[in-house]
Amino acid sequence: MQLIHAPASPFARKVRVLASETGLLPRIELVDTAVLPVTLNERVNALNPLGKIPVLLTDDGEALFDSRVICEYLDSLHDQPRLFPIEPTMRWRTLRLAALADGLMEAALLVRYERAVRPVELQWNEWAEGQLGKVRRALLALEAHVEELQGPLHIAQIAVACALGYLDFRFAELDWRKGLPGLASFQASFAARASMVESTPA
Ligand code: 99T
Repeated sequence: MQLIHAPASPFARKVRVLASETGLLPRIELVDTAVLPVTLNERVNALNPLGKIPVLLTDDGEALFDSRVICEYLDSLHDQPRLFPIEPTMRWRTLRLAALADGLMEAALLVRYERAVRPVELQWNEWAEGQLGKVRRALLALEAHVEELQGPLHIAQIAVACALGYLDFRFAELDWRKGLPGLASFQASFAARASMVESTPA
């Protein structure tokens, strides 16, 4: 399999962490590819009309996206306990938490594009602040549900850890740990896992 990814992408990092945790990483060739909303990447566009990474090329020649679908696909390929829970109560709570983490990443990424890609004279601060409001509310909600991040490994733990890692990488000035001791403690221990250390964005 091939994973079209970029080291900075928290979405791709989720896939790498899940692959590492489930022993699938040796079966995946990492293909480093830069994408931005304003530069055409014909290879990525041909595989994913949305022009976004990650994309997984399976051994059957399928191009799978987005990160949620790729993670669930990889979770079907190993024999260890499922990282997408099957028991209904656990499943929907976990997927909701993972969606919250993904939404946090998406809002943060929009701010990143607004500030780093959009020409200065076109930047709209109120809009970026609106996105950062989503990030802050998501952080508060994660802190309130931090007990759901304990216990056996599941996809929401991975998604939350990658979202927080993205804030550390691109938004250090946010100081997200302030006032969020539960989340800070979760991240301190989760970020020490080999799967996280080997996928740290540089
Ligand atoms: O938006 C674009 O045109 C290109 N952006 C991407 O491909 C980003 C890279 S993260 N990926 C996504 O937005 C994927 C979102 C999708 N829902 C998923 O896979 O879950 C780049 C981060 C950075 O450089 O700071």
